[in-house]
Amino acid sequence: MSDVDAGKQGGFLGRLRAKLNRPQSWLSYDLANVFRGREIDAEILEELETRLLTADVGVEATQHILDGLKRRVVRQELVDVDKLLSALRESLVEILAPCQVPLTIDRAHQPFVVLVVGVNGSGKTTSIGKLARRLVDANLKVVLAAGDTFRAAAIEQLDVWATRTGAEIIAQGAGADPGAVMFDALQTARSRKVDVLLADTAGRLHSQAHLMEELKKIKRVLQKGDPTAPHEVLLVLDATQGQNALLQAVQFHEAVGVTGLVLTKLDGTAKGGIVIAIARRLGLPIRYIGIGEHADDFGEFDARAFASALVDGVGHHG
Ligand SMILES: Nc1nc2c(ncn2[C@@H]2O[C@H](COP(=O)(O)OP(=O)(O)OP(=O)(O)O)[C@@H](O)[C@H]2O)c(=O)[nH]1
Ligand SMILES: [Mg+2]
Repeated sequence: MSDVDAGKQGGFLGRLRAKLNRPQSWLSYDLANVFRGREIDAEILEELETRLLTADVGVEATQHILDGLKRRVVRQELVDVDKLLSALRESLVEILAPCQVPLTIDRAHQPFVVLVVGVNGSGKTTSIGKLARRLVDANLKVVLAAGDTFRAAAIEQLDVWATRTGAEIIAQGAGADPGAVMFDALQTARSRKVDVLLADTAGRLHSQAHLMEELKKIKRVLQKGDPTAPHEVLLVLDATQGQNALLQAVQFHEAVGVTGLVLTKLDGTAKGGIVIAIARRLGLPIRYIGIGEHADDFGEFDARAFASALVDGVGHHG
């Protein structure tokens, strides 16, 4: 990591701490004060269980975490609340770490094709803009493909991000066939020696069978242009949707084979625990997280930083 990147990353982590579960960590809030000086007992563990469930960590992951903590309480390894919170942090890191797999752009593919999918309003187009900014900053030549042809506004929104980031955009009119747009985009990107093609798609629900078929068709069309494409199927999930986001992940994965996740809107939600439920259930790479609407409210997923931001909130810097 260059010094510049390290500086940016530090800034991002600072904002992650500040924005996640504002103003206090929902997991540890006042726990130390309320239970100060007490040995870890059933009442404290029950309070922690309630908080994990409230934060949408989910029943399965919560049980797993508590079972581990209880075993350590029995062995008298967790004598006070601070030790309990450290153990909780470690337990979260253990669940999240396998999902800390950054997206690497394989330069053998020209272009490297990223197909971006998800339900309506999850943050697909915004995440494409933010990702374009990162890639352009890394000196890659980026093209945005306007595969959401349902609304003229969708194409305009992508165009704004193209202008803002210095990426190119390839679009046809509203109502065009998204498959045709993708095919054209891939051919054009190849002829212009573009490094990365970011393909936007319209939001859709798993229950809308014809729209899921359309997504599969977009994939097939890309494969006609390049049998190895898409090189990444990025599912964008709105973290404020809690358990619903988990359900979407399962369903999109079944339908189109997701290879990476973006979790958005982690600012302003008390449901950040859904990230743990998703990690435990699916184990898919979490490529990026979004913590706001601006281009730099976006960063690579870091398991330890995330666990620490969840458990400790803003106050703690250990
Ligand atoms: N607070 C916050 N808002 C976000 C984040 N990511 C996206 N948004 C906002 O969420 C709204 C929807 O984002 P879009 O990028 O348009 O979502 P989309 O998935 O492309 O939506 P459709 O194309 O309609 O399916 C916009 O107002 C974004 O600014 C985030 O990480 N945090
Ligand atoms: Mg969109």
